[in-house]
Amino acid sequence: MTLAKLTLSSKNYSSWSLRGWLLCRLAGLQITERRVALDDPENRAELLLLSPSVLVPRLTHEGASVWDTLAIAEYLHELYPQAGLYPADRIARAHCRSVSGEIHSGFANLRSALPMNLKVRHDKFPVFPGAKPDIERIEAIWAECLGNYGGPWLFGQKPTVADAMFAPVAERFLTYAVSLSPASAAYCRTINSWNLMREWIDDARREPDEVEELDYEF
Ligand SMILES: N[C@@H](CCC(=O)N[C@@H](CS)C(=O)NCC(=O)O)C(=O)O
Repeated sequence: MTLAKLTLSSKNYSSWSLRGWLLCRLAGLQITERRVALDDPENRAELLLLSPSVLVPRLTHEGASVWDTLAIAEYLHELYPQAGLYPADRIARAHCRSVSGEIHSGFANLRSALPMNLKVRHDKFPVFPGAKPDIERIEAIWAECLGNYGGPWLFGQKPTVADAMFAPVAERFLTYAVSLSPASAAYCRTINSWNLMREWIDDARREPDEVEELDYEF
């Protein structure tokens, strides 16, 4: 497969970078990674030229520049339909697109209350009450998917776009020891032991320092 470049930021804090990276790896796309510090003005200026949103992840591949994780998912699915990024069944595929869209566009309270931080574990973290409806909705999505398709992934036997999109959420639940149903807790363990997730977490652990001002932005 052709080499592509994925621009991303911190592996410890950037949930969107994680999603984009998982999608590329699920598709079997060989990538070189370019990590940028988003608070560096030179990086921002360069990113602006390539990705008008100045956001990461951004994929460049054979003349195409794709930013936004769902656009990356659709681009990869179009290129590599055999990779099974979405379920083969039309109705399951519609469901997969819907829950992926829902996590992509919502859950602002959860994001700000429980920022992704793969290096730490908090046993008694006070969860902001405003995030509770988000947590309940996520558990309902997971229960429906795991019940309908039999697990251990959201759409059955193989990870799909939906698992890439929800992986940072599962990691947040583990980081902050959020109390969950047994089925949700088992799904978090599935994500955490995913070989791709282990590879990403190993890289995150090797990142040199904690970046305080990012703690509440991701
Ligand atoms: N909806 C976008 C969100 C991307 C996003 O918010 N990325 C963050 C990094 S996790 C970013 O680039 N922020 C720019 C900044 O912090 O300056 C996507 O799906 O890719």
